[in-house]
Parts: sequence; structure tokens; C-alpha cells
Amino acid sequence: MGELVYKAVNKQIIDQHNESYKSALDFDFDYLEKKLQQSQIDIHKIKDQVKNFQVAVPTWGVGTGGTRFARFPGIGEPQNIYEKIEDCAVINDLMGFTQKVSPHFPWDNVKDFSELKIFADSYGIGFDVVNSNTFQDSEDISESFKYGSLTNTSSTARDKAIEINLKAIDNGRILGSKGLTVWIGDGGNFPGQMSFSRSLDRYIDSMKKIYSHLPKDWTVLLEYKPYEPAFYSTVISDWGTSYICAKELGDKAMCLVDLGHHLPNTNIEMIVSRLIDLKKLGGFHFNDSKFGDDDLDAGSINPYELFLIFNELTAASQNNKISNISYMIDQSHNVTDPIESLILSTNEILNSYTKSLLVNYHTLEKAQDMNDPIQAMQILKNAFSIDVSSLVAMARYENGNAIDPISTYRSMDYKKKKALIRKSSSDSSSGIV
Ligand code: AFD
Ligand code: MN
Ligand code: MN
Repeated sequence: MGELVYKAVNKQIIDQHNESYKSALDFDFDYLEKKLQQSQIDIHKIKDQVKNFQVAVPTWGVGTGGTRFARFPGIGEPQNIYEKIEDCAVINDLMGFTQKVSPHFPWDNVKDFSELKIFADSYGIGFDVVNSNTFQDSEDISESFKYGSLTNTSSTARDKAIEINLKAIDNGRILGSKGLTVWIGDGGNFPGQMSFSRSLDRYIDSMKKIYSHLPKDWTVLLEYKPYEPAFYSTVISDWGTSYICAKELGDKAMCLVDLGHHLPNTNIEMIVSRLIDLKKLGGFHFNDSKFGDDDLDAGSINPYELFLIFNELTAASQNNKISNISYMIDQSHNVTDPIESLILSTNEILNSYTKSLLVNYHTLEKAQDMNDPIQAMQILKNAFSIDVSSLVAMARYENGNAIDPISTYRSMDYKKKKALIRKSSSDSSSGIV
């Protein structure tokens, strides 16, 4: 893990604020320590685990997002990858747990990637899994992705999409990344428009070429999504399809679960468990939603679902069934300052993780084996109901971050100051990020 360098946020501001919150925090933490003792839980052990948690921030998430109707740019928003890294460093300095960013290519393309790495290093920021964008056309529209990218019927269009992925891998290598996430928008709007079977064959064929370009220690994460941008059929629509493709490609191919990429009421935690058992769970895109791929802030709508997902992850990791899962956030911040949303989302993710560490999985298993649904349900509900905010705040404090990151951030007037320096964004056209 990289060291905090406090280049984006003056450490003195954090310390000053922390001083005023520390005695209230001590009080709450002591109370929780005693409360957890009643259940033979050592708060310090939990805190040590929590302190090591990491989740990557998406570079596209620090820009103001939008819908297909409009985008309302915020003040002082970052205009390029360098400014995005500065904002990510603000999040990491205040909140911690977010040492890495997940870049998106070609959006984050630069001329000199070694220079970009040095720049990010100077802010204590590293690079997580890279993403490839073949859901839009770039400057060269000779081979359009209008009718698909990796699954396009035209082999030259497919080659162009493969090339974008290969470049993303090459860029990622220079940046120190260890993986590539592939999400394609390929699909059809009309019955009969495309052959379900032949488009999947073309996907596998294209992905094999990308897979063969992966460095030895890299993973490729296959992200699925049921609909949108295509509204009738999607090539990689669900975890089953993603699993079959990952299996076909080989050991370095894994499935990625984006929480918003499920139809309403889907039991996502069960999908997580299945993928763990199939040894194909590779990563997450955390967010929350009410209706579809809303990309709302993690834990803002259904925190219990987020907890239940961590419940599966923690139980599996205690049984040594998983390691190296890439945790990433994938959100679109349309009406908030993205920095505040990302701070709070990271905190929500940590809350859920922390609560899952309070569950006694041995007792839970016993209740399951005894067919005692009330007892089993209560074990989970009890852990979920405990207010762990002081534990998480103490972890932040001991990691050198802010006890109250939002109020500390607000005192900085960061975006107001950046608005004086950064080019203002005139682009209010529709579309995400
Ligand atoms: C999409 C997917 C995918 C992609 C992102 C781009 O969730 O992760 O990279 O949006 O913003 O909906
Ligand atoms: Mn996603
Ligand atoms: Mn999405």
C-alpha cells in the first residue's frame, strides 16, 4: 500500500479537525468496545482488519455524471486524468482506503504513461484494474461500434475493438495495473436483429485474442449487464453468460459483479456465493440502484443488500475460499459533488464490511443446520443493526485520515478554489460522465 503523502490535502487541516472530534469519538468507541465484549468480539482485532481494506475509485466517477437527457456540470470539476487524480487524492487523503484508481481508456489516454504514473505516485495514488471503452465511437468513425464492438459482424470493427483492449492492457502495464475489465454495450434492439448464438461466438473469439495478450500476472474481468444500451437483447447479459465465457477463456478470466447490473429483486448475494463456489468471482463494481443501472451511491438505497453481499465474502474468506477480489466503485454522480459521494460511498462499503466481520459464521451455520430460520436471520440482523461508525472512524483516524471527512472537506472550499484554476466545463450534453 502506498504511503499517504497529503499533497492534495494539507495534513494540518485534517489534524485540526480531528482534534475537535477526538474526545467524542473516544467516548463512542469505548461504548462499542464494551458492547462487543458482551458477544466476545475483540474490537481491536476487527479494527485491524478494517484498516487494511481497499476499494478503488473510478476516474470517471470524479467528473459530474449525467443521464441520457442532460448533464449539469459542477464547479471546478476535473477536465483531464491529471485533475481527476488530484480529486482522487483528496478522497484518499481525507477518507483513506482508496489508494488506487481504476482508469478508463481511451477516456484517460495521455501521451506519456510513465509520466502519468510518476504524477500519480507523487499523490500516493496507484492504478487498479483498467477499463476499455468500446461502447462509444472515438475520433476514427470509419469502423463504428453502432452495431457492436467485440461481437460486430464486421471483422475490421471487431479488430478495432480488440485493439482498444490491447492498448488498454499496454497502458495498464506501464501504470502498474494488474487487470482489465471488459464491459461491452453490444446487443440488439429488435427481435431477429442479431443472432444470439453467432454474436456470442464472435465475443469468445475476440476475447481469446485479448486474453492471449494478458501479462502472466494479470486477470481479465468480464462484466455483464442485462440491458442498456441495447433494449431487447444483450450479448453478455448475466452472470451465467459471463461465467461460461470466463470458463472458456481460462484461469485468468473471472466474472465481475456490478451491483446495478441486475434486474430488480435479483438475489445478488446468492450470485456472489455461486461465483465464489465456481472459483470465478474476480471483482465488484459497487453502487446502488432502485430501478436499473442507476449508478447511485453505494448503500444509499439498500444498505442491507450490501451487507448481505459482504456477508458472503467474509464467510468465504474465513473459509479460505477467496483471495484477490478487486473492489471498485462504479457510480455516476449527477447531483452531488462527486468527491463527497465517493467519500460517503467508501464509508458505506466499509460499514458493510465491518458489520460482516461481527457475524459469527460458526453459530450461523449451526442455526442453518438446526433449521432455525429465526435464529439465523437474527444473527445477521443483529450484526447489521450495530452502529459501527465509531469503529470505522477510529480506523480512519489511526490510518491518518479524517474522523469526519465530509466536514473537513467542506471546510477546504476545494471545488471553489479549483474553479478559479480549472477550465470550466461547458459540456452539458447528455451522456454519462
Ligand atoms: C457501464 C458499466 C461499465 C462501464 C461504465 C462506464 O457499468 O462498468 O465501464 O458504465 O461508465 O454501465
Ligand atoms: Mn460497471
Ligand atoms: Mn453500469
